[in-house]
Amino acid sequence: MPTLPLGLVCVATATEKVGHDVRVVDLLNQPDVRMVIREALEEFRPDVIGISLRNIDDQCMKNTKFLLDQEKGVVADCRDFSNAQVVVGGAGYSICPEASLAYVGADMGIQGEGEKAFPALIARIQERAGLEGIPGLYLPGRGLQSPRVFTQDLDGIPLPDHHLWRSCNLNFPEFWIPFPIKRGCPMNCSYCSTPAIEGNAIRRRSPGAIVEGIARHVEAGFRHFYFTDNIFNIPSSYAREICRSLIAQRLGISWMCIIYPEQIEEDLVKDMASAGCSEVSLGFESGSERILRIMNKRYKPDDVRKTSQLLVDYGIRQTGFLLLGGPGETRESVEESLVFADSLPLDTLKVTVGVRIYPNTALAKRAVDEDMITADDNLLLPKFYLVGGLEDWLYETVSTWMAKRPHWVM
Ligand code: B12
Repeated sequence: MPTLPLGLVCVATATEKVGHDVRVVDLLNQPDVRMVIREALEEFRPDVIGISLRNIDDQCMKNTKFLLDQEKGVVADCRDFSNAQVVVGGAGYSICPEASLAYVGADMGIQGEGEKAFPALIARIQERAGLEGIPGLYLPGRGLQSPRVFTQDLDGIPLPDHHLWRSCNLNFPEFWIPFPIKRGCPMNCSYCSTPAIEGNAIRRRSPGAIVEGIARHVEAGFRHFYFTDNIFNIPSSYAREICRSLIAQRLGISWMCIIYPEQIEEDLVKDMASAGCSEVSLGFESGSERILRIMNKRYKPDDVRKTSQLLVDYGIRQTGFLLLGGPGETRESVEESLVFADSLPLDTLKVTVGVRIYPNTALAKRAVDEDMITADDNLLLPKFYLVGGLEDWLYETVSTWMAKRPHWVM
């Protein structure tokens, strides 16, 4: 799925709302990035440039694509055509804030959500005042300047403004507009980077505000949405409220989301379908109860099976995910997962081999204990956990299974 720069548009919307002139430049799929940057900077002449570092890498163990060299190039291009301060932020940035700031050579970085911090920073730059107290601000070589703040009242920060999507590369036939609902994930999966990006306490917007934001997009002609929450269905009472508000408004939209296969009741799946949910990502990751426990998952294979069947019953398409080769994995548990995935009514299955190690996770600690990485590795350059001796066998085995299953991808 081609992605739009949602985080950047959220920050741009908030910056525009406090009265600044803003220009969004989407560098994805641009044949000549330097030229696009040059034209934008010479025409707009910004005082501050914000760059979203969404991805550090593609998270694939084989032929890993490390993406920060492109982003370093973008910072250098900005410096060639402008004297503005260059500030970086974004999901990828927030995972390794100090190391990625040093790597790309920007003037500053903001870890975590930027809707309040970025306009606050601009105000200080404008007033030529000190930078103390800006939440989540990093300076090169000087580290974190002030603790980050997780906004509790999400309704107090604006939803992305649809007019800014017009400056993005929307020339795909059926575009799924990314749309955020809540923030934070309390699940604490052993390998996940989300706590570093949005914290582990759930923060919600009111369903009314969500539906209003979507309705504004619908008026502007958008009909397909990707709800970007890590987990749409938790808490399920809130997910149902969102669905019921969407049903009541009859917006005629279709949407996708990511779900966690724990205690999904039939009523929720039914409401999701009635509200326009056409497809979900079902990230069950393993079919082995033992491996699920090691990953700190709260569900069992039976919960996954029940969820998968409910989705079929209500006509919602599903993409399953397997994450193989992590701690405790054996040939037997891999085979158990493949047999399990094969027995589910999935439309697509995505198989990942090797687990990207992110800082401050249980997986990183284990990798240090097992001498896979050193304790001082900042993990900006991608490192993967893969149980010793499994690698060749895993790729071969998954490839063999895939050969007869065209709906599986690795
Ligand atoms: C939804 C999602 C997807 C969806 C995207 C759907 C869509 N249409 O957008 C799908 C499933 C398609 C997807 C694909 C991929 N994803 Co993804 N995705 C996410 C997820 C769960 C949410 C991202 C999101 O939109 N959040 C909502 C927005 C509002 O938040 P935000 O982007 O973080 O922006 C906020 C702040 O970061 C900050 N900010 C952002 N930009 C800026 C700029 C400045 C200047 C400032 C100050 C602040 C700032 O303020 C924003 C507003 O609060 C994140 C995990 C996470 N919790 O973040 C992973 C995540 C971003 N994805 C990740 C990856 C790796 C990928 C893929 C490469 C996977 C793959 N191998 O295919 C692809 C790449 C796609 C692409 N072309 O970029 C990784 C990136 C880490 C890394 N190693 O680089 C993440 C972090 C998940 C993880 N495993 O850790 N993804």
